Amino acid sequence: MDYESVGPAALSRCLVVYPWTQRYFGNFGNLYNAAAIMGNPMVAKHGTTIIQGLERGVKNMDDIKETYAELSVLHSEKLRVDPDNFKLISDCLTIVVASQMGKAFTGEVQAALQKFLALVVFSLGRQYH
Ligand code: ZNH
Repeated sequence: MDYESVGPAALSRCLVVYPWTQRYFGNFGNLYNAAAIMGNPMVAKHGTTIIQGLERGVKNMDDIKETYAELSVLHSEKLRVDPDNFKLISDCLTIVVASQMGKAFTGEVQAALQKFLALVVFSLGRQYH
């Protein structure tokens, strides 16, 4: 799997499929159409940031909630990202991983991935009130 490309591909897909998510990236320049989004270097860079954020979760599997406490506060209080969007990006991540893995993306792999992502989505949403 082309691990490096998963974050950028998932974030671009999220911005294309759910265009209202673009509102948080007003400083990212041209998001005019799918081609512009896919080729936008700031989108790619932020996709990598998201993957690095997920890596921290993988490395702290026994304490995911605590790992994301600070990021949850940031997304809630400073960035004001609607927490519904965490589910949207996690669906895009699943689809990108599935398309890259092809037949190797078995039900067991999907189950493990979605269990992990659901925990991340839950943890990122925890500091919202
Ligand atoms: Zn986010 C940022 C992670 C989702 C929006 N993020 C961020 C960061 C990180 C993250 C790590 C960085 C921080 C600092 O700097 O400190 N995210 C993440 C994750 C996830 C996410 C892990 C899931 C999975 N986000 C998201 C979504 C959205 C967002 C869905 C929307 C739609 N973020 C955001 C923003 C920001 C961030 C806007 C800021 C950016 C800039 O650069 O400015």
